[in-house]
Amino acid sequence: MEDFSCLIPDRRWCRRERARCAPEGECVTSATARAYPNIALVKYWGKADEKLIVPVAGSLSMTLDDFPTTTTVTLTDGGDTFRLNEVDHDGTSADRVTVFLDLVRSLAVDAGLDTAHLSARVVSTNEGPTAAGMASSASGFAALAVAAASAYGLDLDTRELSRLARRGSGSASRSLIDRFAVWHAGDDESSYAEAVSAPDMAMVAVPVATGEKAVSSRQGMIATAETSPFYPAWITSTQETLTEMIAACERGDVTTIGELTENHAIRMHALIASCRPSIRYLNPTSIAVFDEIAAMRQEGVEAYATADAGPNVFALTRPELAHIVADRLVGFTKDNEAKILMPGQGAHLIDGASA
Ligand code: 2P0
Repeated sequence: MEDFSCLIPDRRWCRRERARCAPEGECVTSATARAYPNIALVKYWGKADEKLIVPVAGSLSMTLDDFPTTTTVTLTDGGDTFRLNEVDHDGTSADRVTVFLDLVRSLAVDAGLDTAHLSARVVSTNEGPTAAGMASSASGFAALAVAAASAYGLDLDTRELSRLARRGSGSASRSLIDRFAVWHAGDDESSYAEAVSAPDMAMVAVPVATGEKAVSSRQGMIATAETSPFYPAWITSTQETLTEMIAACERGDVTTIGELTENHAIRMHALIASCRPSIRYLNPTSIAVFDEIAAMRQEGVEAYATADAGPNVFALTRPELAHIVADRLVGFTKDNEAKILMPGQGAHLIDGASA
C-alpha cells in the first residue's frame, strides 16, 4: 500500500489513506464528481419541511444523459470558496454552498473524521443553462454531494447520498439515481430517491429562452403554499398521480406515462398561476410548443409536453420517434437546436480523493 504520510507533520487530516501529498509538500485532498439534471414526470412543488427539504408529495423523474455539472471539491484551511463556470461567486449561491458544506462537515464530526474542521474550494462547470428551468440546481447539488462526501472522507451509500443532496436542493435527490427515480415524501430519514424500472424513452429539449427566471422555485413554492386555494388538492392529487405513474412505468406503458406527464405539468403550472399575485413561468413560445406537441399527437406522432419552473419545454417520446419530434420542434428553439436526451447515469465520482 502506498505511504500517505504527510509532509507537513501538523496536518493530521492529510495522513488519511484517501489523502495525497503533492510533491512540493502541499496537502491535497480532493474529489471530482459528475451529475446530470433530471426532468420530473410527476413534479415536486411544495415542502413539508423548509429546512430539511422534505416534500409534501413524492415525485418521479428521468435522469438525463447530457447537460452535466462537474464539480471538484478540494479541502483547504483558507475558507470556503465557490467558482462556477470560471466565475468566482459570493452572495446567495456561495452561501447555499457553504450551508451545504456545513452539513457535510457535521456528518464528518459525527463520523469522527479529522477533516471536519476544514473548509473547501468548490469548482463547478455547468454545461446546461443555469436557473432557466434546466434543473441546474439538481445536477449541481448532486455533484457537490458526491464530491464533498468523498473529499471529506464520508462513506455514504446511494440512499444516504440522495438524502444529503436533497438538503441542497430537493430535486437533486433524484439526480443520484440512474435512469428513472422516485423520490419519496416522508421525513428526513425516509425521504430519498431510488430507482424505478421504466421503458426507454427520449426527452427532446426545446430551449426557448435562457437567463435567470424572475421567481426562484424556492420562492414560488412558498408563495403557492401561502396563497393558492388549490394547494391541498395539489398535494392529494399528486400522490394519486405518482401511484398511477409508478404502475405505468413498471408495466412499460409509454402512452399512460406520457398522458400523466403532460397532465401533471399542466396542473403544476395552473397551480402556480393560481397564486396571488400570480406567477407564470411559461411564455407564449412555451405554450406554442405545447400546442404543437398536441397537434403532432393528433397526427399520430406520440409525444407529450412537460416544463419545469421556467419557459423551456421538454417533449417526452418514444426513442424511435425522437428525431421526428426534434425536427418538428427545432423551429421554436432559441438557438436552433432541439437536443435529444436519453436516460442517463446517476451522480458518480470521476476522480476520487484517493486517485
Ligand atoms: C421538479 N421543480 O420536480 C420541479 C418541477 C421545478 C418544477 O424541483 O427549493 O430547485 O431547492 O428544493 O429542487 C425545482 O425545485 O427546489 C423543482 P428546492 P428545486 O423538478
